[in-house]
Amino acid sequence: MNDEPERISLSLTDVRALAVRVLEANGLGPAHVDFVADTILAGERDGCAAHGIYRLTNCVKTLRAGKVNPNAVPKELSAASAVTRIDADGGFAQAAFAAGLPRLVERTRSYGIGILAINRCVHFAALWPEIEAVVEQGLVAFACTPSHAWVAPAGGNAPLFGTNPIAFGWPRPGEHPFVFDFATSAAARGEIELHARAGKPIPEGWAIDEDGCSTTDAAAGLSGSLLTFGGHKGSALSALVELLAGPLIGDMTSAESLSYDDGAKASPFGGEIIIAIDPEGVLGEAAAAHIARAEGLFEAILAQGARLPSERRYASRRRSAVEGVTVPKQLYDEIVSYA
Ligand code: NDP
Ligand code: PYC
Repeated sequence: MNDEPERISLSLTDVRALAVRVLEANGLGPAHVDFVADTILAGERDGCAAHGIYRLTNCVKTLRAGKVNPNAVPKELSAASAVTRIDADGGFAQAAFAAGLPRLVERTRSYGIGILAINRCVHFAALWPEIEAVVEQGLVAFACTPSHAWVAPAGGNAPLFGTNPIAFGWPRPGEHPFVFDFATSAAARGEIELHARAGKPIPEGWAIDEDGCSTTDAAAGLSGSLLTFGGHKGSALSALVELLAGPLIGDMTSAESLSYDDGAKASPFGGEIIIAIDPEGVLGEAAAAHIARAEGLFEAILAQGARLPSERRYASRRRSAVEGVTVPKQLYDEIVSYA
Protein backbone atom coordinates (compact mmCIF):
# COMPACT_ATOMS: atom_id res chain seq x y z
CA MET A 1 0.00 0.00 0.00
CA ASN A 2 1.27 3.51 -0.84
CA ASP A 3 0.95 5.74 2.24
CA GLU A 4 2.54 8.78 0.57
CA PRO A 5 0.07 11.72 0.62
CA GLU A 6 -1.80 12.51 -2.58
CA ARG A 7 -0.11 15.19 -4.71
CA ILE A 8 -1.43 17.40 -7.43
CA SER A 9 0.40 18.82 -10.43
CA LEU A 10 0.65 22.55 -11.03
CA SER A 11 2.33 24.57 -13.76
CA LEU A 12 4.59 27.40 -12.62
CA THR A 13 1.95 29.79 -13.95
CA ASP A 14 -0.63 28.11 -11.68
CA VAL A 15 1.70 28.46 -8.67
CA ARG A 16 2.21 32.16 -9.23
CA ALA A 17 -1.46 32.82 -9.91
CA LEU A 18 -2.40 31.00 -6.69
CA ALA A 19 0.10 33.07 -4.71
CA VAL A 20 -1.23 36.33 -6.20
CA ARG A 21 -4.84 35.31 -5.46
CA VAL A 22 -4.13 34.38 -1.84
CA LEU A 23 -2.01 37.47 -1.13
CA GLU A 24 -4.54 39.86 -2.68
CA ALA A 25 -7.43 38.17 -0.86
CA ASN A 26 -5.61 38.72 2.42
CA GLY A 27 -5.05 42.41 1.85
CA LEU A 28 -1.44 42.61 0.64
CA GLY A 29 -1.05 45.91 -1.22
CA PRO A 30 -0.35 46.08 -4.97
CA ALA A 31 3.21 47.33 -4.48
CA HIS A 32 4.09 44.05 -2.71
CA VAL A 33 2.04 41.30 -4.32
CA ASP A 34 4.33 40.67 -7.29
CA PHE A 35 7.49 40.67 -5.17
CA VAL A 36 6.09 38.19 -2.65
CA ALA A 37 4.47 36.00 -5.31
CA ASP A 38 7.78 35.82 -7.19
CA THR A 39 9.52 34.65 -4.00
CA ILE A 40 6.90 31.94 -3.39
CA LEU A 41 7.19 30.86 -7.02
CA ALA A 42 11.00 30.78 -6.88
CA GLY A 43 10.98 28.54 -3.78
CA GLU A 44 8.50 26.06 -5.27
CA ARG A 45 10.22 26.12 -8.68
CA ASP A 46 13.60 25.34 -7.08
CA GLY A 47 12.26 22.44 -5.02
CA CYS A 48 12.49 24.18 -1.64
CA ALA A 49 9.31 22.69 -0.16
CA ALA A 50 9.55 24.56 3.15
CA HIS A 51 9.95 27.90 1.34
CA GLY A 52 7.59 27.51 -1.64
CA ILE A 53 3.81 27.63 -1.54
CA TYR A 54 3.90 26.34 2.04
CA ARG A 55 5.14 29.85 3.00
CA LEU A 56 1.77 31.26 1.95
CA THR A 57 0.41 29.79 5.20
CA ASN A 58 2.84 32.03 7.14
CA CYS A 59 2.20 35.05 4.91
CA VAL A 60 -1.55 34.74 5.50
CA LYS A 61 -1.09 34.28 9.26
CA THR A 62 1.17 37.34 9.32
CA LEU A 63 -1.23 39.48 7.28
CA ARG A 64 -4.28 38.41 9.30
CA ALA A 65 -2.49 39.06 12.60
CA GLY A 66 -1.59 42.60 11.48
CA LYS A 67 2.12 41.78 11.92
CA VAL A 68 3.13 43.13 8.51
CA ASN A 69 2.35 46.47 6.93
CA PRO A 70 0.56 45.46 3.70
CA ASN A 71 1.14 48.86 2.11
CA ALA A 72 4.63 49.55 3.39
CA VAL A 73 6.70 52.14 1.54
CA PRO A 74 10.42 51.38 1.90
CA LYS A 75 12.57 54.45 2.50
CA GLU A 76 16.31 54.99 2.19
CA LEU A 77 17.70 56.13 5.56
CA SER A 78 21.30 56.93 4.65
CA ALA A 79 22.96 58.03 1.47
CA ALA A 80 26.58 58.95 1.92
CA SER A 81 28.83 55.92 2.34
CA ALA A 82 29.30 52.25 1.43
CA VAL A 83 26.36 51.54 3.72
CA THR A 84 22.84 51.71 2.32
CA ARG A 85 20.12 51.54 4.95
CA ILE A 86 16.54 50.87 3.95
CA ASP A 87 13.64 51.15 6.37
CA ALA A 88 11.17 48.50 5.18
CA ASP A 89 8.34 50.33 7.00
CA GLY A 90 7.16 47.07 8.56
CA GLY A 91 6.57 45.40 5.21
CA PHE A 92 7.74 42.14 3.66
CA ALA A 93 11.47 42.24 2.93
CA GLN A 94 11.23 41.80 -0.85
CA ALA A 95 10.18 45.37 -1.74
CA ALA A 96 12.79 46.81 0.60
CA PHE A 97 15.50 44.67 -1.00
CA ALA A 98 14.40 45.76 -4.47
CA ALA A 99 14.50 49.39 -3.33
CA GLY A 100 18.04 49.01 -1.96
CA LEU A 101 19.66 46.76 -4.57
CA PRO A 102 20.57 49.40 -7.20
CA ARG A 103 22.20 51.56 -4.51
CA LEU A 104 24.04 48.55 -3.04
CA VAL A 105 25.48 47.68 -6.46
CA GLU A 106 26.44 51.29 -7.22
CA ARG A 107 28.11 51.75 -3.81
CA THR A 108 29.90 48.41 -4.00
CA ARG A 109 31.34 49.34 -7.40
CA SER A 110 32.50 52.70 -5.96
CA TYR A 111 33.96 51.46 -2.68
CA GLY A 112 34.87 47.83 -3.44
CA ILE A 113 32.56 46.72 -0.66
CA GLY A 114 29.00 47.65 0.20
CA ILE A 115 26.46 46.88 2.87
CA LEU A 116 22.71 46.85 2.48
CA ALA A 117 21.03 46.98 5.87
CA ILE A 118 17.28 46.42 5.75
CA ASN A 119 15.44 47.41 8.91
CA ARG A 120 11.95 46.68 10.21
CA CYS A 121 11.07 44.00 7.69
CA VAL A 122 9.18 40.71 7.80
CA HIS A 123 11.45 37.99 6.37
CA PHE A 124 9.63 34.72 5.68
CA ALA A 125 11.78 33.34 2.87
CA ALA A 126 15.04 31.78 1.74
CA LEU A 127 18.03 34.09 1.27
CA TRP A 128 19.29 32.76 -2.05
CA PRO A 129 17.00 35.04 -4.13
CA GLU A 130 18.79 38.08 -2.67
CA ILE A 131 22.19 36.40 -3.13
CA GLU A 132 21.49 35.51 -6.77
CA ALA A 133 20.37 39.09 -7.52
CA VAL A 134 23.64 40.50 -6.15
CA VAL A 135 25.88 37.88 -7.77
CA GLU A 136 24.20 38.48 -11.15
CA GLN A 137 25.94 41.86 -11.01
CA GLY A 138 29.35 40.14 -10.89
CA LEU A 139 29.68 40.69 -7.13
CA VAL A 140 30.43 38.32 -4.25
CA ALA A 141 27.60 38.29 -1.71
CA PHE A 142 26.86 37.35 1.89
CA ALA A 143 23.51 37.69 3.64
CA CYS A 144 21.96 36.76 6.96
CA THR A 145 18.87 37.47 9.02
CA PRO A 146 17.70 36.44 12.50
CA SER A 147 14.28 34.83 12.90
CA HIS A 148 12.34 33.97 16.10
CA ALA A 149 13.97 32.45 19.21
CA TRP A 150 13.43 28.76 18.52
CA VAL A 151 16.97 27.37 18.86
CA ALA A 152 19.01 26.55 21.97
CA PRO A 153 22.67 27.59 22.04
CA ALA A 154 25.09 24.62 22.15
CA GLY A 155 25.29 23.49 25.79
CA GLY A 156 21.98 25.21 26.62
CA ASN A 157 18.47 23.82 26.71
CA ALA A 158 16.04 26.65 25.92
CA PRO A 159 15.23 28.69 22.80
CA LEU A 160 17.37 31.81 22.34
CA PHE A 161 18.66 31.99 18.77
CA GLY A 162 16.64 32.04 15.60
CA THR A 163 17.07 29.48 12.86
CA ASN A 164 19.30 32.28 11.51
CA PRO A 165 20.23 31.49 7.90
CA ILE A 166 23.52 32.49 6.32
CA ALA A 167 24.01 32.58 2.59
CA PHE A 168 26.95 33.21 0.31
CA GLY A 169 27.32 33.60 -3.43
CA TRP A 170 30.26 33.68 -5.85
CA PRO A 171 30.02 34.55 -9.58
CA ARG A 172 31.09 31.83 -12.03
CA PRO A 173 31.77 32.69 -15.67
CA GLY A 174 29.24 30.91 -17.89
CA GLU A 175 27.77 28.88 -15.00
CA HIS A 176 25.13 29.29 -12.33
CA PRO A 177 26.80 31.00 -9.37
CA PHE A 178 28.21 29.05 -6.43
CA VAL A 179 25.58 29.66 -3.75
CA PHE A 180 24.95 28.13 -0.38
CA ASP A 181 22.12 29.10 1.90
CA PHE A 182 21.36 27.28 5.12
CA ALA A 183 19.85 27.69 8.54
CA THR A 184 22.36 27.61 11.41
CA SER A 185 19.93 25.27 13.15
CA ALA A 186 20.36 21.61 12.15
CA ALA A 187 17.33 22.14 9.90
CA ALA A 188 15.10 25.08 9.08
CA ARG A 189 11.98 25.25 11.24
CA GLY A 190 9.86 25.07 8.09
CA GLU A 191 11.42 21.68 7.34
CA ILE A 192 10.48 20.40 10.80
CA GLU A 193 6.95 21.80 10.44
CA LEU A 194 6.60 19.81 7.21
CA HIS A 195 7.73 16.66 9.05
CA ALA A 196 5.13 17.37 11.76
CA ARG A 197 2.38 17.85 9.17
CA ALA A 198 3.31 14.61 7.42
CA GLY A 199 3.53 12.73 10.74
CA LYS A 200 7.17 11.87 10.01
CA PRO A 201 9.91 11.60 12.65
CA ILE A 202 12.89 13.95 12.52
CA PRO A 203 16.50 12.74 12.78
CA GLU A 204 18.23 12.69 16.17
CA GLY A 205 20.17 15.91 16.67
CA TRP A 206 17.59 18.30 15.20
CA ALA A 207 15.70 19.15 18.39
CA ILE A 208 15.12 18.57 22.09
CA ASP A 209 11.72 18.49 23.80
CA GLU A 210 10.47 20.89 26.48
CA ASP A 211 12.29 18.83 29.14
CA GLY A 212 15.57 19.19 27.27
CA CYS A 213 15.58 15.54 26.13
CA SER A 214 16.58 14.54 22.63
CA THR A 215 13.51 13.85 20.48
CA THR A 216 12.66 12.50 17.05
CA ASP A 217 9.05 13.71 17.40
CA ALA A 218 8.72 16.77 15.16
CA ALA A 219 5.86 18.32 17.18
CA ALA A 220 7.75 17.83 20.46
CA GLY A 221 10.82 19.46 18.88
CA LEU A 222 8.77 22.43 17.70
CA SER A 223 7.44 23.04 21.19
CA GLY A 224 10.88 22.40 22.73
CA SER A 225 14.06 23.79 21.19
CA LEU A 226 15.73 23.22 17.86
CA LEU A 227 19.49 22.53 17.94
CA THR A 228 22.28 24.25 16.04
CA PHE A 229 24.17 22.33 13.34
CA GLY A 230 27.72 21.32 14.21
CA GLY A 231 27.32 21.92 17.95
CA HIS A 232 29.32 24.91 19.20
CA LYS A 233 30.33 25.89 15.64
CA GLY A 234 26.77 26.40 14.39
CA SER A 235 25.95 28.03 17.71
CA ALA A 236 28.70 30.63 17.24
CA LEU A 237 27.57 31.28 13.65
CA SER A 238 24.03 31.71 14.91
CA ALA A 239 25.28 34.31 17.39
CA LEU A 240 27.09 36.03 14.50
CA VAL A 241 23.78 36.32 12.65
CA GLU A 242 22.06 37.75 15.74
CA LEU A 243 24.81 40.38 16.05
CA LEU A 244 25.35 41.36 12.40
CA ALA A 245 21.70 41.56 11.43
CA GLY A 246 20.52 42.68 14.88
CA PRO A 247 22.40 45.21 17.03
CA LEU A 248 24.95 46.12 14.31
CA ILE A 249 22.18 47.49 12.12
CA GLY A 250 20.03 48.71 15.01
CA ASP A 251 17.48 45.94 14.76
CA MET A 252 15.98 43.09 16.77
CA THR A 253 17.47 39.84 17.92
CA SER A 254 15.45 36.65 17.47
CA ALA A 255 14.37 36.79 21.13
CA GLU A 256 13.14 40.37 20.62
CA SER A 257 11.34 39.33 17.42
CA LEU A 258 9.54 36.51 19.25
CA SER A 259 8.58 38.87 22.03
CA TYR A 260 7.24 41.38 19.46
CA ASP A 261 5.25 38.52 17.91
CA ASP A 262 3.39 38.14 21.20
CA GLY A 263 1.96 34.72 20.38
CA ALA A 264 0.66 35.62 16.91
CA LYS A 265 2.90 32.96 15.27
CA ALA A 266 3.60 35.40 12.45
CA SER A 267 6.82 35.44 10.41
CA PRO A 268 9.92 36.96 12.05
CA PHE A 269 10.25 40.75 12.21
CA GLY A 270 13.57 42.61 12.20
CA GLY A 271 16.61 43.21 10.04
CA GLU A 272 18.60 41.64 7.23
CA ILE A 273 22.17 42.47 6.26
CA ILE A 274 23.59 41.91 2.80
CA ILE A 275 27.31 42.47 2.22
CA ALA A 276 28.62 42.71 -1.33
CA ILE A 277 32.24 42.71 -2.52
CA ASP A 278 33.42 43.75 -5.97
CA PRO A 279 36.35 41.55 -7.08
CA GLU A 280 37.56 44.42 -9.28
CA GLY A 281 37.52 46.69 -6.24
CA VAL A 282 39.92 44.27 -4.54
CA LEU A 283 42.15 43.30 -7.47
CA GLY A 284 41.48 45.74 -10.31
CA GLU A 285 42.15 44.29 -13.75
CA ALA A 286 43.56 41.08 -12.29
CA ALA A 287 40.15 40.15 -10.86
CA ALA A 288 38.88 38.28 -13.94
CA ALA A 289 41.91 35.97 -14.00
CA HIS A 290 41.50 35.12 -10.33
CA ILE A 291 37.75 34.54 -10.68
CA ALA A 292 38.61 32.16 -13.53
CA ARG A 293 41.26 30.46 -11.33
CA ALA A 294 38.61 29.85 -8.65
CA GLU A 295 36.95 27.48 -11.10
CA GLY A 296 39.71 25.00 -10.25
CA LEU A 297 38.29 24.74 -6.74
CA PHE A 298 34.83 23.84 -8.01
CA GLU A 299 36.30 21.35 -10.50
CA ALA A 300 38.28 19.70 -7.71
CA ILE A 301 35.17 19.35 -5.54
CA LEU A 302 33.25 17.79 -8.41
CA ALA A 303 36.18 15.55 -9.35
CA GLN A 304 35.76 13.75 -6.01
CA GLY A 305 32.12 12.94 -6.80
CA ALA A 306 30.88 15.60 -4.38
CA ARG A 307 28.28 18.09 -5.50
CA LEU A 308 28.16 21.83 -5.20
CA PRO A 309 25.54 23.50 -3.02
CA SER A 310 22.56 24.72 -5.09
CA GLU A 311 23.11 22.03 -7.76
CA ARG A 312 19.96 20.24 -6.62
CA ARG A 313 18.10 23.55 -6.70
CA TYR A 314 19.28 24.46 -10.20
CA ALA A 315 18.33 20.97 -11.44
CA SER A 316 14.89 21.42 -9.92
CA ARG A 317 14.61 24.82 -11.63
CA ARG A 318 15.38 23.23 -15.02
CA ARG A 319 12.94 20.36 -14.41
CA SER A 320 10.03 22.44 -13.15
CA ALA A 321 10.28 24.82 -16.13
CA VAL A 322 9.33 21.83 -18.30
CA GLU A 323 7.25 19.62 -16.01
CA GLY A 324 5.78 22.05 -13.48
CA VAL A 325 5.68 20.93 -9.84
CA THR A 326 3.65 18.64 -7.62
CA VAL A 327 2.43 19.68 -4.18
CA PRO A 328 0.59 17.77 -1.44
CA LYS A 329 -3.14 18.00 -2.17
CA GLN A 330 -3.96 18.70 1.48
CA LEU A 331 -1.60 21.71 1.50
CA TYR A 332 -2.99 22.91 -1.83
CA ASP A 333 -6.59 22.71 -0.55
CA GLU A 334 -5.62 24.59 2.61
CA ILE A 335 -3.98 27.36 0.59
CA VAL A 336 -6.92 27.62 -1.82
CA SER A 337 -9.20 28.05 1.20
CA TYR A 338 -7.26 31.23 2.12
CA ALA A 339 -8.16 32.93 -1.17
P1 NDP B 1 19.43 22.60 3.63
O1 NDP B 1 20.13 21.91 4.73
O2 NDP B 1 18.39 21.84 2.91
O3 NDP B 1 20.46 23.10 2.50
C1 NDP B 1 21.35 24.06 2.76
C2 NDP B 1 22.35 24.31 1.65
O4 NDP B 1 23.23 23.20 1.54
C3 NDP B 1 21.76 24.51 0.26
O5 NDP B 1 22.53 25.48 -0.40
C4 NDP B 1 21.91 23.12 -0.35
O6 NDP B 1 21.93 23.11 -1.76
C5 NDP B 1 23.23 22.69 0.21
N1 NDP B 1 23.37 21.24 0.27
C6 NDP B 1 22.50 20.35 0.79
N2 NDP B 1 22.99 19.09 0.68
C7 NDP B 1 24.20 19.20 0.06
C8 NDP B 1 25.18 18.26 -0.35
N3 NDP B 1 25.03 16.96 -0.14
N4 NDP B 1 26.29 18.73 -0.95
C9 NDP B 1 26.47 20.06 -1.16
N5 NDP B 1 25.57 21.00 -0.81
C10 NDP B 1 24.45 20.57 -0.19
O7 NDP B 1 18.81 23.97 4.14
P2 NDP B 1 18.22 24.44 5.55
O8 NDP B 1 17.13 23.54 5.98
O9 NDP B 1 19.31 24.70 6.50
O10 NDP B 1 17.60 25.86 5.08
C11 NDP B 1 16.61 25.88 4.06
C12 NDP B 1 16.22 27.28 3.71
O11 NDP B 1 15.55 27.88 4.80
C13 NDP B 1 17.35 28.24 3.35
O12 NDP B 1 17.09 28.71 2.03
C14 NDP B 1 17.24 29.37 4.35
O13 NDP B 1 17.51 30.65 3.83
C15 NDP B 1 15.80 29.27 4.77
N6 NDP B 1 15.61 29.84 6.10
C16 NDP B 1 15.12 31.11 6.21
C17 NDP B 1 14.99 31.68 7.45
C18 NDP B 1 14.52 33.10 7.61
O14 NDP B 1 14.47 33.58 8.74
N7 NDP B 1 14.18 33.81 6.56
C19 NDP B 1 15.32 30.95 8.68
C20 NDP B 1 15.87 29.64 8.42
C21 NDP B 1 16.00 29.11 7.18
P3 NDP B 1 20.61 22.57 -2.55
O15 NDP B 1 19.55 23.60 -2.29
O16 NDP B 1 21.02 22.47 -3.99
O17 NDP B 1 20.26 21.23 -1.97
O1 PYC C 1 12.26 27.75 8.23
O2 PYC C 1 13.20 28.48 10.09
C1 PYC C 1 12.55 28.66 9.03
C2 PYC C 1 12.13 30.03 8.67
C3 PYC C 1 12.02 31.11 9.49
C4 PYC C 1 11.61 32.16 8.70
C5 PYC C 1 11.52 31.71 7.44
N1 PYC C 1 11.85 30.40 7.44
